[in-house]
Amino acid sequence: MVAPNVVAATKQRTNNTVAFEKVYLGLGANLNDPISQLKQAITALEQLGGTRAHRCSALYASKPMGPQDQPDYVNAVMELECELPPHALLDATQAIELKLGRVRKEERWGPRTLDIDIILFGDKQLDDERLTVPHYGMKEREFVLYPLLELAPELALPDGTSVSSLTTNVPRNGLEQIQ
Ligand code: PH2
Ligand code: MG
Ligand code: MG
Repeated sequence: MVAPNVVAATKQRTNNTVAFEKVYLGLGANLNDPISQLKQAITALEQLGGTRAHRCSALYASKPMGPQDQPDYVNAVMELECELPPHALLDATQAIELKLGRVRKEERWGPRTLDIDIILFGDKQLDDERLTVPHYGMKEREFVLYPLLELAPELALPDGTSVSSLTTNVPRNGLEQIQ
């Protein structure tokens, strides 16, 4: 007979190897050559251990949400499969932000070299001091919803709301595909 602790360890390992979750990340930048920032972020995310099957939306130009005295943004959404726990993915995305030169400032919604937000993490619903998933602002942001729908037109939120239904209340506000 196999000792119970051995069975538990084996199960854990099996779970770890199959537990890839589908994750959507929002990418945004409006300083220091934003297109290049996003492309470097995409490359870094494609090389991130514990993730696979990356797909990225087109890059979109968008009007700034928040203070208007800042440059337009470039935004995109990336889909990937992830076996890291959510907070480990957050650590990794913050490390990429810092490596690509982000300086954290006080101003809310102010300009930034690179922002990587976890939009959806499988069907998980999380809310703690570091991470809220689904992303708290996703339902109102054209620069998240339209790139997301480009990748996954049939996508639904954990509560069953279809993402396409959310665009009824969210006009494109000048959002345009640039490459
Ligand atoms: N991000 C912000 C503030 N405002 N506006 C646009 N268009 N796109 C963004 O990604 C964005 C923003 C802070 O995260
Ligand atoms: Mg953001
Ligand atoms: Mg952010």
